[in-house]
Amino acid sequence: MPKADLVLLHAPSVYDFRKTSIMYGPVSDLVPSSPIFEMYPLGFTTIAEFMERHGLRVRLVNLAVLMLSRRGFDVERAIREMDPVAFGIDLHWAPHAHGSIEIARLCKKYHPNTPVVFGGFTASYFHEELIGYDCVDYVVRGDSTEEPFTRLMFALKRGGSVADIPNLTHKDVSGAIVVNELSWVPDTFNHVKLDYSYSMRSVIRDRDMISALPFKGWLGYPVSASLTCRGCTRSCVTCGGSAAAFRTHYGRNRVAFRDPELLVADIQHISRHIPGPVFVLNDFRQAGGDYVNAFITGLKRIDFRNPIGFEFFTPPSEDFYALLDENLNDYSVEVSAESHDDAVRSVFGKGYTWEALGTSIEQAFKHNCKRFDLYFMTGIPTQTAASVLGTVAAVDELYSRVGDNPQLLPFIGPMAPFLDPGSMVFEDPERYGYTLRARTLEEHRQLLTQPSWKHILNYVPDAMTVDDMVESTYEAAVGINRIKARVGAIDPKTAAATERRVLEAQIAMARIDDIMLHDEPERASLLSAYKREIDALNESTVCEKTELNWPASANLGHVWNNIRLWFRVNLETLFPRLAVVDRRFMEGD
Ligand code: B12
Ligand code: SF4
Repeated sequence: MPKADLVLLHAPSVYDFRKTSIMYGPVSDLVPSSPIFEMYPLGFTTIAEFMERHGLRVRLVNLAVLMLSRRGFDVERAIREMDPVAFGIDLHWAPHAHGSIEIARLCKKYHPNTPVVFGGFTASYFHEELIGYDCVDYVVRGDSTEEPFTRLMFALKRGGSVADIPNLTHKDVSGAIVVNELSWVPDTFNHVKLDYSYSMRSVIRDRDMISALPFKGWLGYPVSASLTCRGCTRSCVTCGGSAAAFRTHYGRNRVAFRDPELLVADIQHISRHIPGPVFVLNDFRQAGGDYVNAFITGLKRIDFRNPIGFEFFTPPSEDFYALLDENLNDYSVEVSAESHDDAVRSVFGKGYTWEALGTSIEQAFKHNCKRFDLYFMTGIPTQTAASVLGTVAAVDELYSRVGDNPQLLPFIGPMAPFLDPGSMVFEDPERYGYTLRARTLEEHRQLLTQPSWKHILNYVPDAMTVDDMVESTYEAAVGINRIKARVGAIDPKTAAATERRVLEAQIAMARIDDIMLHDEPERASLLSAYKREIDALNESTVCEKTELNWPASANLGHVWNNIRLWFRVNLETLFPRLAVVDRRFMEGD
């Protein structure tokens, strides 16, 4: 296998989760990952593609997926056998605070002279604390690091200066922290490829499928994500990716949109090679009417037939659904209402009414929406346990409104494990009534190894206790599960299994509380003896994971296109001159 200049490593949330007994709870039930959070940031693929386009060789290794899928996978050995110019590790999501630093320590243990580079939202937020760890040499800050990271890689390869590389936090020869200006914040999102071409090429070139998988079950459910922008126009108070958080911590004053033609081209490329549904993240209506028309009619132009799902921040209008219906073959919608309670939703920062949402859902089905996923969250400012349970009754009424249509799929889960660093509530918890249990990166690292999700939470909500939050989340999940079974949105067997798991999870939480009353070392030994049962309860608690899945279909076109790609990549590997390289950063080679 050719030597890589950069190895990008994605760590599990907690290292080594295979040895610790932690009841993670339903923290990841509403995303495709397990509680190990094995999904790497999409940015790994854009960084890798950008660097390869400019003459560097990049290898992506999803250690979290490898550890999950191969029981005996030896992380230390895998790292010891790598020999790149630099390691890159993402600390995008705060729940990786533990695993990412431990993986960096292993990189340094076996390769003390190889630079370790960090990046992502959480790394950017905690950059000055993070660079203080011995195992971290550089942090590339911000939401668009392809260019500054590539400049850093060329400087590392050639031994050049890093003094004028934007967005970089580093240490000088005396060990003093140097913070370069956060000035690389592109106005558009057009400088990258988001069509999975890097991932497809690397799988063929490196003969290694598992290392590049975005999450454990991806081969059985090959969903792809498309991103319409970097940044957000809204300012939900608990969100670390809000307009306010971007402005304050990532240097972004306006949203960078991806040109709709490029977005259509990304989706066309994906659909030729990957049989699963495409999920378009970050409500594209933020970009305005012309953008919406160009994007949706563009999908019609390429005769896009795969199932496609859209995330919308507010309930769409009837005209909008009519546009989707006219141009698309199979579309689904996802809205996070957070609560049925208008007052709670308004404090959260989403200012529409439950009534307006109900009307929008009716209109969606009138215009042939295949499936409407509706998300609720617990732990929001002012939300009480009674309000959480009130969501169940509201969901029941909503179903009556749409004639018990099983294409409506509600889900509820906790805001966990953490309040987002950089969000308005994290910056000013007292104002929103929260009490923070952790502020620094190190405090978050420590929390992650606590024995259950109620101990791991980095906050105490204002209007209920943590115990109330845990209990009401589980109870509301059971309530919603029963309603979904009643209307036929899930089959009775799945519903019964979910209810049983929730009950077992409640018992396990109580047992862990009892164990916590013991002192060490007895506590550790009791927890360790309980590991097998805990692990069995760590996935699909509040709903069955497959309930999140949209339909997928492979056809002969996919097979043929992948065979063509296989030949092309192998030819380029044998004859590198065939690959197109932009030599902009390579001057001086
Ligand atoms: C899309 C999205 C998702 C997608 C992820 C798609 C993906 N694989 O990236 C899904 C829906 C799966 C998801 C899941 C989760 N998400 Co999310 N998500 C978002 C969202 C809406 C957009 C992110 C985005 O625009 N990314 C694009 C850019 C910014 O990132 P990027 O291209 O991937 O990476 C660039 C930089 O970050 C950096 N970078 C990243 N890694 C590295 C590594 C190195 C070495 C370097 C140098 C640079 C670098 O460079 C990249 C290229 O320029 C944001 C909200 C927002 N408006 O930002 C929340 C957000 C990022 N998610 C968040 C959270 C909490 C989660 C979950 C933990 C929620 C949960 N409990 O389940 C999970 C984690 C899943 C996992 N890892 O397994 C928080 C993070 C807060 C924090 N600081 O921790 C955010 C900010 C808001 C929110 N609450 O949803 N999410
Ligand atoms: S929760 Fe969604 S809509 Fe609200 S600020 Fe975050 S990314 Fe934007």
